[in-house]
Amino acid sequence: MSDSAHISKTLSFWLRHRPDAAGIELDAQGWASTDDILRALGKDHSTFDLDQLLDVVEANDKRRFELSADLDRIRARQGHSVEVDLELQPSPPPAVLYHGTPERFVDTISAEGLRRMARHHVHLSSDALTARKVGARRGRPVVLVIDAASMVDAGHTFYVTSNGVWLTESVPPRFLRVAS
Ligand code: HQG
Repeated sequence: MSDSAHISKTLSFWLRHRPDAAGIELDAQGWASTDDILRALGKDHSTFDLDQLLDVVEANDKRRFELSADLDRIRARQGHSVEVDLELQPSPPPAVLYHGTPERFVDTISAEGLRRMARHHVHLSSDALTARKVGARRGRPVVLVIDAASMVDAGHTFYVTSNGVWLTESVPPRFLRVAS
């Protein structure tokens, strides 16, 4: 793994799940002080400065992190397990969304629907290829097709993050099917 990818993983871990592991605090909206992050990264990467951090944020394939305009603060755009309020606004989703999962979860998901598990929301993609890659992280991927239009009609709320991930509380089984 490249240095940048390694640092991204560390940042994800701290900013989404375990700020205490870096000795930092997140505010209610999930922001950490950039200085605190640089100090924490400096422990393993003896000199780590703001330019290097900007490179890591820019290089991140899924634009997982965002910096405040004054660069004083940094946060993960989504994927938290710690309680944060990302101030997401409800948004009308495309008619169809996709979710990728390993084959071994499909029977349970077909029976009980998609649950958010350890995260705040179920994560959905607007394209099947992205969903396939998400599912492939853990095994042979299966893509589920989500009838988002019918979910909206039934009163479900959707949010979209600034890097294009669609979020919702849960997907009951009647709104999903395995892609053919
Ligand atoms: C599955 C990564 C059994 C679900 C990715 C998934 C994504 C169920 C796993 C983002 C279930 C949870 C999110 C049920 C859901 N029974 N299994 N009822 N309901 N599942 O990691 O969607 O790299 O929390 O299918 O690329 O895999 O972190 O969610 O397999 O965008 O930026 O339970 O995380 O992005 O796993 O991934 P996760 P996910 P980052």
